[in-house]
Amino acid sequence: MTGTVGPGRLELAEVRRFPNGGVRVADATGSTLHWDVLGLYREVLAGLGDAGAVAGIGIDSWAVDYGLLDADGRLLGNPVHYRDSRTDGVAGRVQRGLPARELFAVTGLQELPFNTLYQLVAEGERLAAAETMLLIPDLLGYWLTGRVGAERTNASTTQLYDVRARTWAHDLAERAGIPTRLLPALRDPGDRVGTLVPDLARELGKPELPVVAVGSHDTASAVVAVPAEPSTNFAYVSSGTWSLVGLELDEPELGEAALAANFTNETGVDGKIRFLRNVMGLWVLTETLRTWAVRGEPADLATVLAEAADAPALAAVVDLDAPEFLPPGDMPARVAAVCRKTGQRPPESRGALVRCIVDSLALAYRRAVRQASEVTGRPVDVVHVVGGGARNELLCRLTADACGVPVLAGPVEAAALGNVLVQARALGADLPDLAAMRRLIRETQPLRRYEPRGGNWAAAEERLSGAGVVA
Ligand code: LRH
Repeated sequence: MTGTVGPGRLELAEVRRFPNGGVRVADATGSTLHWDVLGLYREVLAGLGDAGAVAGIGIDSWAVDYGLLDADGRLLGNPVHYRDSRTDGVAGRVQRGLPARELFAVTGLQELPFNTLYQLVAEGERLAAAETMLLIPDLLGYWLTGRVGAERTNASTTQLYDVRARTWAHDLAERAGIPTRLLPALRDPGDRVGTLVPDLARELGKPELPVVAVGSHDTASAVVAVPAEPSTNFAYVSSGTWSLVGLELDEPELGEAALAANFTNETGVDGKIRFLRNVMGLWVLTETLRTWAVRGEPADLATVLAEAADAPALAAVVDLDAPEFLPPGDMPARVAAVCRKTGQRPPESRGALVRCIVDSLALAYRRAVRQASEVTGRPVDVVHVVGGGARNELLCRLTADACGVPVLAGPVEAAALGNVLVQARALGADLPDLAAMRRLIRETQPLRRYEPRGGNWAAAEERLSGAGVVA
């Protein structure tokens, strides 16, 4: 994406779009799900070529995953996808020496099986050959500039970052058996990463082009672009492959209730805290579409969403946060199995299945918004939905109904907008703080409002656990 920023002006243009996904390859463990990180980098270079004259480059991506470099700065193996099963059982093993309570007290992070800490432990002997760990945006930035570093918002998702001290948690790393040499110096959104290495600068004809650190965790950039009025009590849903549901805080919330509700305290741009929980998100829907396509019965997203809108409401609901929805696979079968387990009739048509997923997603948003509010004691008067999910009318409408407050949907390209705004500020634009950036979003981006209409959400919530089902 290229962005243009000026007084009263904020525009994005899509320059190049390419698919990204796991690549499963056989090995002695059976198989491993990797990312094609060199393919991604090739597309980044092609995109930079297509972009024409720009003032800077900022990179954001999904969190937690990384590449390992050897002492010569060469990539050691192909980065592994966080949905790979190599981390199965690792968290439990680590927590025998490092109790979950202690991990949370230092890092403020929610327990997810794929936190970088657990992935690094799963590397085992391979870590001996590694000199540096670079999270995906830092790895791409390293290839562009030759400079290593760890951008702070993404570092905060590793479970190796001390959220109060704002440093790497070296002590925790050592106790987990992770060499601290792997953790490079931290950098902040707005810092200059470097300029293009000479070969690239020549090839692309961009000699002094800076790479600027942004909120390199996509969710951090997306939250920058939440168009909240400064005076409102807002929750946000950054709705894409994952749905990240929560509040923006000034200080981490590290109490018992936050731990019990499995909320995270990720670091945001300008030192904010993203107090949120990962909800499984539109992943379950896209995997459903993929399953149908693989079977030779492809479905069009708009068509199945229209069928879902006409299907009966809350006929069946599932807990999308259940671990069985994390790995790639046959989601229709998994949804049906959970319905049976919880005493509900599995959806019988495509429209009903998609309705079940979207209802369940709205229900998960309701639960996370309520818990965030209860744990922090802060009311929520409006829910901002940003990211791809903001263009899903059914989801936004049901989210307003489930949460019982208005939903403001948009912008769709929140992460790209947050990325561009932070870069623009670093390069001299008059955007002193988050409030100024959000004002510019409100002034320039189309937003849509959904009023809550009610519904039997509390009763549906009880069906999630299958309480009262006789086996
Ligand atoms: C969303 C996201 C999320 C992480 C997950 C791995 O893209 O970055 O915030 O938890 O991917």
